[in-house]
Amino acid sequence: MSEEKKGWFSRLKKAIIPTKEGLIGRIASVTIGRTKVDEELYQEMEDILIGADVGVTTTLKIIEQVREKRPQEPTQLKDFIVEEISLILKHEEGKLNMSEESPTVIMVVGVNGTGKTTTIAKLAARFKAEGKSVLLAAADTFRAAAIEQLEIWANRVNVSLIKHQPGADPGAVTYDAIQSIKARNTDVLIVDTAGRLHTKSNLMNELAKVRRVCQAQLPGAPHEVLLILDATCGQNGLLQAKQFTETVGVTGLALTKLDGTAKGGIVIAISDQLSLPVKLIGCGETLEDLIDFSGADFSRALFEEETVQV
Ligand SMILES: Nc1nc2c(ncn2[C@@H]2O[C@H](COP(=O)(O)OP(=O)(O)O)[C@@H](O)[C@H]2O)c(=O)[nH]1
Ligand SMILES: [Mg+2]
Repeated sequence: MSEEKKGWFSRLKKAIIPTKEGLIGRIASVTIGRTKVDEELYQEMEDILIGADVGVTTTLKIIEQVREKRPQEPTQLKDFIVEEISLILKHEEGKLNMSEESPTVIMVVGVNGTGKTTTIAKLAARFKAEGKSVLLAAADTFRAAAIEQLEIWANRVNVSLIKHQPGADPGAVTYDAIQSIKARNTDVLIVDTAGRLHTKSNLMNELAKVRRVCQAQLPGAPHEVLLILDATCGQNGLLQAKQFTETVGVTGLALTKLDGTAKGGIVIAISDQLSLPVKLIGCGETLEDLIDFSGADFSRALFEEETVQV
């Protein structure tokens, strides 16, 4: 494992300690002292999975698969559950769509407070460290504070920013930003967007327009429409994903605040229920706290024995 990978793997492991205790720790602990696999034990397992935000649908699916294997011993039941979860996570692999020949445009969408602006700052810092030129577009024009916040991050990370006045048309901000990256051959444009307007349909129309402006001004853009979901919001995230996907064609998910929840089981629910790939994980408030998502690594971090506290 490279030093860099070791670094973020330990970051991931640290972020999911509460989830690991709430999920794997509890699954292990209910099997202690039990001698047989009965309905009561199945029920307890279900409750633990649902309690960790794996979601009812995915939980029932996991338990059904496990039942078919007819575990005889409680520890075997535990192992089968771990196996099923690993299977669900295995195929998820996070990689942002980057354009080879033209500037890459990443449009970031999501409900207010989920972590859009913070994730944009983290991404900008990462691209910058890779030697890429970055432009941020403040297309969340709904609140003056949103523009200011993005500007603070742009200064801190030392990347350029395009902004208009508060209340300006987000489509116009996006238009200017695309003209700028084409003129300067900037490597990456990241577009911040609003998360709440007076009505939901208003917001969705606005986002659809931002997307159309990208498409019209640069063939292939936006290369990524990244939906930010707050891991502490649980199953609500699944609904948000469906809604945003219908209107703005989400291409990937970033799950933030994994460090602030014991309910990281939401990753399992998302991997199982949505056909959208989880690409990034936010695990803290600093610029370094952004990890490329890999289901295989996630399940390894979750199931590696040494830090499970029973
Ligand atoms: N602990 C933690 N906090 C985060 C993470 N990502 C964002 N936040 C915090 O969540 C709050 C809202 O973030 P912000 O980027 O402003 O959300 P936005 O409204 O979607 O743009 C801020 O206080 C961030 O510091 C994360 O991965 N972990
Ligand atoms: Mg914001």
